Amino acid sequence: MVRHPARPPEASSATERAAWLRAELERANHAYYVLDQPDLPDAEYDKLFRELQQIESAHPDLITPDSPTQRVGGEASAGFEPVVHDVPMLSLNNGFADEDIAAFDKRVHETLGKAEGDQVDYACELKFDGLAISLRYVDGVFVQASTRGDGTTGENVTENVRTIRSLPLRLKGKRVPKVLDVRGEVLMFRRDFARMNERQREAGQKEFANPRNAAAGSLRQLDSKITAQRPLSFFAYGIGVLEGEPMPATHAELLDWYAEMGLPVNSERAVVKGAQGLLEFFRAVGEKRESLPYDIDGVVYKVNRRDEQDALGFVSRAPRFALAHKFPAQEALTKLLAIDVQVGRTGAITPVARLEPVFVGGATVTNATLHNEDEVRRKDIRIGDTVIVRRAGDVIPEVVSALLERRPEDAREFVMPTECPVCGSRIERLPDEAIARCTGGLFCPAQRKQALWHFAQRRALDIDGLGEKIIDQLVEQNLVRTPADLFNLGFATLAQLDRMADKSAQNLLDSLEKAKSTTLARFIYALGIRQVGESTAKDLARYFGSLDPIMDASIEQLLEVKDVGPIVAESIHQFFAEEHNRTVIEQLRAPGKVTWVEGPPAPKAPVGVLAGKTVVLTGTLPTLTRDAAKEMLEAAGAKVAGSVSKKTDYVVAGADAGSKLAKAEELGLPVLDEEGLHKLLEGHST
Ligand code: 1X8
Repeated sequence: MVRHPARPPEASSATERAAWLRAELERANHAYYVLDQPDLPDAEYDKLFRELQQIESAHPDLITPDSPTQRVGGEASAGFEPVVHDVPMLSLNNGFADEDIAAFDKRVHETLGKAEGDQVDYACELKFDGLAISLRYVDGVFVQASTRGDGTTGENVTENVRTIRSLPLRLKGKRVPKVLDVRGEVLMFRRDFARMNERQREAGQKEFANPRNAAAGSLRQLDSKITAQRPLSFFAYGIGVLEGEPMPATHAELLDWYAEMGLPVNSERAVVKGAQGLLEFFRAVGEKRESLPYDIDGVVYKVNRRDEQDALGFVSRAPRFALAHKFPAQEALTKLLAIDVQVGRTGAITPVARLEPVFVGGATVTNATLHNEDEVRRKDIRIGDTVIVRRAGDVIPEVVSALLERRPEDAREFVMPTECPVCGSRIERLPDEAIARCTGGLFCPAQRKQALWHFAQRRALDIDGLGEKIIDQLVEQNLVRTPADLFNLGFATLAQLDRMADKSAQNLLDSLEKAKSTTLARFIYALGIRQVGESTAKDLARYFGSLDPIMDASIEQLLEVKDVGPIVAESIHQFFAEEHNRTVIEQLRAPGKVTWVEGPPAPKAPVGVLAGKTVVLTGTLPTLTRDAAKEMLEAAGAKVAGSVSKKTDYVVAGADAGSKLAKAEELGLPVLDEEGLHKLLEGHST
């Protein structure tokens, strides 16, 4: 690692500050481009980069030839041949706020000398969070692919890119140019990423942190046979060299032409007018963002007409005719002030980071989860560290990592408390569990409050008006100890609570009355049994039909239920073995309290040629997807399990089958390929 001062000399001289910034930016560059292990959020990198640019423009004598401002990107890693781009691969200027966009449109409009009412046409596209790449086609044949590198020189990744299925190796149509450089992005769809990580995990190999890193790691594989197994995708959005065909008059026409030649072009694109049109496109994409099957970090605007693009030209490293409108940063740096622990509904103790407030992903974050004790150790996060915080979509903010080079000398390690901070009960961590738990059960007010909150949830008993603030008071004033106590509350008790008007008290009583009539599935879910979510609750209700047989079911009987494995079965069994849980249930279903309609149990024995058989799927089958194979097996009456055990009847293994196959062989179980699976489904046993 590059040596540099451990802490940023904030208040030092411009010379020292510039030197520190250069070292820090270079180090981050190397981690990002060469190691594929980014350790500085983009927003922080941009901030430091801009600061260095400012210092250098105020003191031009401080500019050094090796300053990161004098070049863009990283360096070629050993193992790939360098490729000099005939037309440089530029970067984009960024905008964040609406004003940045208005300023961009104003500058373009002015520079083009347009009349007042004559708005500029812009081509709008998505900004993919992948890796930029240049593809060369000669006489329509794919001959070379290179990474962006520093924009001038990239790396030859032809053999790896050749494995990308969606990429045409020969262009089609009547208008195929003599030479063409297609610019675009290599990325991995979220679903492909999840599947690939699952396979990596099964094979005991390294998992990737996000789709971008997975795409980067796959593209830089020295063995293209490995790349071929990685589900990479590509979208075309730009052009370098073009010979033998005229340049299309607009960007939109260029993309249409690409699509005509068989190149993948993303369909989320539009041509709009003026700043207003740009902002509307941005909002519309923002609303779709979470539902897109791949990650994007913003949108890109380009002046649509080619002659206007040419008139605008370039500034140092970026075109003046384009702008990236980025979503608010999803990662930011801040200081970790303290680590507290929080008690969950089932007593799980979660370490929570208390942070110096930081604006990230569109909101101010002061707390972030650290998941569990082992995670804190694994990530080596200490109190006093500068940490990267991530907040994506609606998920709880999390601490990603600590910047070791900024660790102060007095940074302290986290120590898991031995007693619950809420009720003082012992904290226990079982030998093979990652989670430590408060042993106070419903004696612990923290657990009691959350159990009540869960009970009242819309998908549980749906008690409208029983919010967090009310629950807090009910528990703190010892008015409610278990969910059953809720149904004994009277008007006077409710009306004396803080922030509770007579009207709200009556509404809550009405909600409680309404909640008494429910379904078995909701009731089971509402009990808050560990491992039992809404869908397992439904399966249990369907299978058993009524509550008593569930309460008395053996582990073996519970295992008969669809999707119930050993861990879930054990948890259900344990829950009903607790005397106080049975007491609460009796109170809840006492006359005049909660009721539901009980039904007949589902037919016990599944029908089909594989009735009663347990099958495990592993690896990738040549033609069937995992879901398809699972569906076929279940239709034949088989249970598809997630792990191999003595109880497994068959293992169906495809390519890259890992530890499950090894285990099957160790246990001497029958292992089938896809053909064997079809035979089995036809009723031939092996
Ligand atoms: C980078 C990207 C561009 C586009 C989409 N995603 C990117 N990451 C696009 O034009 N739709 S353009 C670009 C660049 O010029 N550096």
